[in-house]
Amino acid sequence: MANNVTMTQFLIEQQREYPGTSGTFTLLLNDIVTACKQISHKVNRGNLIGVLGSAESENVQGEVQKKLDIITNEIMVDALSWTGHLAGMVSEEVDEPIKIPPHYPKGKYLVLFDPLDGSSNIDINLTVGTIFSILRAREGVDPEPEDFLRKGAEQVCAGFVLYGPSTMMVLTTGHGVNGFTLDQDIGEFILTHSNMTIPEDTSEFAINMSNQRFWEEPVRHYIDECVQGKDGPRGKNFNMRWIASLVAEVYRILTRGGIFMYPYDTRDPKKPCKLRLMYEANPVAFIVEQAGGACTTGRERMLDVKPQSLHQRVPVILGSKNEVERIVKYHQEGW
Ligand code: FDP
Repeated sequence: MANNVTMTQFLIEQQREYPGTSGTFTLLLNDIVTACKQISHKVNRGNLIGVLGSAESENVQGEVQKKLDIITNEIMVDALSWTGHLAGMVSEEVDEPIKIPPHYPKGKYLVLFDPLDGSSNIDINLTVGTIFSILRAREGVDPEPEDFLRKGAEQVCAGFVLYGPSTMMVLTTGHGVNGFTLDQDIGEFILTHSNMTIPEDTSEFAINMSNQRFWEEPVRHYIDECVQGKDGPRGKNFNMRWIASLVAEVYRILTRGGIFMYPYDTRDPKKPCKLRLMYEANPVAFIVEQAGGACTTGRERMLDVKPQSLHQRVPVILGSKNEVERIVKYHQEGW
């Protein structure tokens, strides 16, 4: 490809266009990129380097950890601790906020991340990813848990990396959404997908149908209508996809539209939702909105949800705007 624009070049040019963005921020993104390249390498080598399979431990969510959940968490923490760009971190894999060691300087940003999303797919060689959200920190202090508990609308940047047939990074700093593909030969992310936009309409939905009997009525009603296809009230056929990997589903929706739902359900009263607000729902909501789509809990815009705890779970409905709005309407009408 002629005139390759690397991610660093793209970020510096964006910085010139929107002068509020600092050089530190570009450096922080480069730190994340470095970590994700290392993760990409490990995921790609798989069993050749013995990183697949379960570790004999559980994370804070009570989920059995894969070896790669632990390895990727360490890669992120090691790559981000020493740089002086961060005041603290939150990881899906760690209960409390991760402090910057006292011998390193503290920076003006906070990062929240899921180091390996969709990790139940890792052993079957399907796409997994890293998701991250960046917030501004209070300067000069060790952040308290409350410093992280901010609405998604306050994010300064959100992104995810897909480890699939290609390794890709999808990024927003609040000025649209851009996709970069890792050129393994030169080790650089190259801009390959400018201004990604989600079509407003779709006839493709993604939901784990095996949970159908546990859904609330608005979601059940919406899916009932879709599966009736041409003969039902929607008057068109719908297609279904379920990869069971949030990053892969969101990437598909950014590419060709669609709707994704992991709604509230009554399977386990202690875990009425599956996805986590701070490092899954919020970053993807920011990206999806910036690409012209919508993201909601069904009752509230995702980016307006006031977080109560670091590892809080939320219902997630996202994708093509007109379909998301239809489901919100079904919630309002009390279906
Ligand atoms: P995983 O547990 O494998 O990390 O983050 C949770 C998540 O994957 C999402 O990536 C994915 O969309 C969802 O869970 C899949 O859930 P089910 O196994 O219930 O289908």
